[in-house]
Amino acid sequence: MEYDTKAFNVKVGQKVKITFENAHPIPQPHNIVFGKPGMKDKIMMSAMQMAAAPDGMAKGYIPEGTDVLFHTKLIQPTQKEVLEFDAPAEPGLYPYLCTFPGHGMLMNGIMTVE
Ligand SMILES: [Cu+2]
Repeated sequence: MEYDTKAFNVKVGQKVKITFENAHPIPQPHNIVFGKPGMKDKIMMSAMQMAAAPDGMAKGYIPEGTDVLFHTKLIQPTQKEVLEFDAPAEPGLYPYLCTFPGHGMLMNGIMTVE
């Protein structure tokens, strides 16, 4: 359970297009959530708390607040979503992770904005 791409680089403000496809053999939904630098663990913990909330899954385990910059919805096996955004204007190391509870420990990576 991990992303094919564990790291990639983009230029500040660049248009980024990500095709996120759930090709995992186990029938389980996944997403991809980009956060502000240094916020991976906080986003992961917030998503973990949503697991106990009745509407956690309905919200796609996307924590509210400004730590999350861009995200897909939960993608079911064999499905995909194309996520497009402008890279942040601030250079830095932007973490991405799957916020389905328990996945972020393994399903994560770094987008370097330079
Ligand atoms: Cu996942």
